Amino acid sequence: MPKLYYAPGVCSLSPHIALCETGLPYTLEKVDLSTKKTETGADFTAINPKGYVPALQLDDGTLLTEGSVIALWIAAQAPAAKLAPAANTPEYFKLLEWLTFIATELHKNCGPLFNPAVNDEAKVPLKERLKLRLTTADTLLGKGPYVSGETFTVADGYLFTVLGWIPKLGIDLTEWGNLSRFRDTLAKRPSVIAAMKAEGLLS
Ligand SMILES: N[C@@H](CCC(=O)N[C@@H](CS)C(=O)NCC(=O)O)C(=O)O
Repeated sequence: MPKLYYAPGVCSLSPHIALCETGLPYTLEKVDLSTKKTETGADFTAINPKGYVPALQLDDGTLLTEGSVIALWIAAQAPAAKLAPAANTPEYFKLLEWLTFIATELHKNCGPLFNPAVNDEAKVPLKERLKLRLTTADTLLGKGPYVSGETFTVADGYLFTVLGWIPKLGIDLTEWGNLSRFRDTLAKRPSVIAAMKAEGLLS
C-alpha cells in the first residue's frame, strides 16, 4: 500500500485528507523537517532528494512528489470518490488552475513569512501580497461551498490546509467571509478530522 511521508499540519495534510476521502489503505511515515530524519530513523533526503514533504511511495517503488500531483494521483485511484473531474474536461483544467493557484500564490507566499531569517520589515510587503491573494481566493470561492462549486475535490483539502496557517502568521482569516466559512465547514468533514487526528493535531 502507498506510504505518505508527512509532517504534522504542513502541506502534506492535503494529500492526507485526500487519502482519507478515498478510504484506500495507506501508511504514514512522519518526517522531522529540521533533521530530515523519518520516524524510523531513515535519512529522508535519501528517500526524497528534494528534502520536503509530501512524498508518496507507491507499491512499485515509485516516489511521487509535489502535493498537487500526489493529490491527483490519489483521486485517480478512487474515481468513485469523485475527488477530481474527468481528465481533460474543462472542469478538470479549472481544478488544475485552483491547485496551481493554491500552490504558487497561497502556499508559497506563506513560506517566507514563517522564515525567522526574514526580518519583520521585509515581511510587510510579503504579507500584503498574501492578503491580496487571499482576497482573490475569497472572490473566486464565492459561496462555493467548494472551490469547484457543489463538489468536494482535492483542491479543497489543499485550500483548507493552507488557510490553517493564516492565523499563525498573525492574519485574521475572518477578514475573508467566504474563506472563513469554508475553513469552518471543512473542519467538520470526517476526512479532515481523521487526517488531523492521525497527525496529532486533534485529540
Ligand atoms: N513544491 C512542493 C513544496 C512542498 C513544501 O513546501 N513542503 C514543506 C512543508 S509545507 C517542507 O517540507 N519544507 C521543508 C523543506 O523545504 O526543507 C509541493 O508543492 O509539494
